[in-house]
Amino acid sequence: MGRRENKYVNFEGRVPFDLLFVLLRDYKLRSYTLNAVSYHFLQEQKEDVHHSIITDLQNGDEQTRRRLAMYCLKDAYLPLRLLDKLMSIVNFMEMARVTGVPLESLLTRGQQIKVLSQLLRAARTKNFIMPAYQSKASEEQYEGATVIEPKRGYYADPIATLDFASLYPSIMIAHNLCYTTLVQPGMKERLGLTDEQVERTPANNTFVRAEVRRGLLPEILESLLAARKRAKNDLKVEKDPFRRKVLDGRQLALKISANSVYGFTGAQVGKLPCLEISGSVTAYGRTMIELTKNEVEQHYKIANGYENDAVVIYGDTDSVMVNFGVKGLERAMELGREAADKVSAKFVRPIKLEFEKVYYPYLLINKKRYAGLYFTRPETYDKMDCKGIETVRRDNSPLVANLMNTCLQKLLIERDPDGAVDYAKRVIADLLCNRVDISQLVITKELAKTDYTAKQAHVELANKMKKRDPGTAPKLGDRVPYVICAAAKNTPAYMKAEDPLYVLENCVPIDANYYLENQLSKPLLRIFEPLLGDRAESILLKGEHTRTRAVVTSKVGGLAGFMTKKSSCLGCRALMPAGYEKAALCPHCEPRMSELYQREILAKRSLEETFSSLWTECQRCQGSLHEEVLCSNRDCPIFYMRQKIRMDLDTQEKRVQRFGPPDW
Ligand code: TTP
Ligand code: MN
Ligand code: MN
Repeated sequence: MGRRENKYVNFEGRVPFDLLFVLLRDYKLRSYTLNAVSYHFLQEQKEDVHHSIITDLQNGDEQTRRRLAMYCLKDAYLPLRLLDKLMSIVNFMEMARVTGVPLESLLTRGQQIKVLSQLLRAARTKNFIMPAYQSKASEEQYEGATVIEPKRGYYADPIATLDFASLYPSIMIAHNLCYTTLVQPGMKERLGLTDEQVERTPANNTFVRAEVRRGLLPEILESLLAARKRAKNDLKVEKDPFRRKVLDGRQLALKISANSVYGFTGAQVGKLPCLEISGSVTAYGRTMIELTKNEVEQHYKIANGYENDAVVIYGDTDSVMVNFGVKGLERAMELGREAADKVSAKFVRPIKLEFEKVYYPYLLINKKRYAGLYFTRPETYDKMDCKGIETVRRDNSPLVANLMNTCLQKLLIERDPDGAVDYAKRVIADLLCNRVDISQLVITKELAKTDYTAKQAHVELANKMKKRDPGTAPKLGDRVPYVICAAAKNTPAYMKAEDPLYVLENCVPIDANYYLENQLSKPLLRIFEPLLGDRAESILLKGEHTRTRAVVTSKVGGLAGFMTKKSSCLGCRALMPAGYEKAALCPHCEPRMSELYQREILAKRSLEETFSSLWTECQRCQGSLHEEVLCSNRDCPIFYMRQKIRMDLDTQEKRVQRFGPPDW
């Protein structure tokens, strides 16, 4: 399955249903460990007990064995809870029934088998036999869908979106497109078909009309669309937000299955390609989007008594984004509904243009890249909708996703472009001054295979870690977490990756520039360019806020050798004069001994408090306030915070000790 290798085990009399496959298929997550997934969906975690301590727990006493048993139980219990919460069994069972594909094949096979299975089922009822086709790569091409050139910008006014309902399936139904209805050259004459009995598509192919013979594909599609409609109706009455998401996933899965019927006919290396069908579908689609755009722009004009001349600012495949030039959300929705009905009337059943939503405001960056506040009712927005923007890409650090998210929130929800710019500048300044928490900087990549020709950061790091400790180093298939560290000039990036834990323990300095230039700058400029134009780069990446930078010091690596260990006064930080190297304070600060000692003690106490609150949080998470925290879950930000604070405490303890034992 892609780069993943699976082993199949036959269970006689059982149907295996692997939740991991469900998650990999249907959910885009940063991590797929049971821990991370449980936290994401159930807000519950198991402790990650590192395998290296399992033996000790087992060999310990009844208490440690009890703990081990608890983890094992939780390992079994969490997947069951997840199956239930995600409604996986119910939804996959429905898919199995609708498509005739066995439950486990739904998890191990692709979309093609669903179409094939339905095709065979429909063919059988009509006494058709499906031709055996030897698939081969082919040069033959057909034209795809239209993307209307975007009029880029930040739109503060409402933008109405109209989109065809199940466009490709409806085209195939409306025009009776199928293998069994295709009229090949010469066939029309041979069969004595009249002009009224056939239809010529915009791609210049001919099909018989449904009155002559109804196609199998339209029949299959109607049943899939009916199932989607049922799912959409269930969605309409559901109130619980999480169940709504699941039901939406269900209707989406049925939608994709319906769209795969078109994909099946266009897949050259497939079971039964027929480019006359797929090419006709896209050709109809292109004429329809063109007609829709013209119709809207021709009708909604000042000349026809409307507030403004409507402009289609963007559109993709089967949708148009219309700027009616009105201020009110409600009015934009009204015009959108009216326009959708008006255009729908021009087409054959079941083709239907729908008013889908209003974006208000709308940030149009480029083709397939935009963000907007998504309204289906005038009262409140449904969500913030982002397409093609780095908010969830797992290869990026959380810093990027969080910064992008907050900036978009400020732009779209708070409608505060200045606030968004200020926020971005502040985060950049924090990054350059080393004030960003390390958990924000962790990048993860899957270790897929080790024979990459080009050197890659996570692969190099995995090798380095194997040399340090083969037992804990990442293995094939693991996601490798790393941060990019500062190094001598011209060191290639793949050499600069380091294990976050190692970085914490050894105070390795972070390469802030890398994060600014290779992670933050591109996505940031992209969202701010529609607002700031050419000035975006100089405002965001070159301003006053980038002048102050953290001094890079390290205990390890190339820079460590240059550091000499000279002690300085804990009061004024001045270098200690001869004879005072071991003392806490220089002669000048000595009179303030009591005050300065108090200060160090207070700092220590505050670190201890932070540590204990993190510790309690972890104990709560493991479900026991009486036991030691063993968790080593690398997906959890608290894990890194705990390590960091432990080190800070260590340093602080040493400072306190320099005052010597109390002399009272
Ligand atoms: P969409 O408008 O996303 O899908 P839709 O029109 O089928 O369904 P909806 O009612 O939700 O609007 O995409 C338009 C067409 O693009 C779709 O009819 C077929 C094609 N398409 C695919 O071929 N595969 C896909 O995965 C998607 C999403 C679309
Ligand atoms: Mn559509
Ligand atoms: Mn669409």
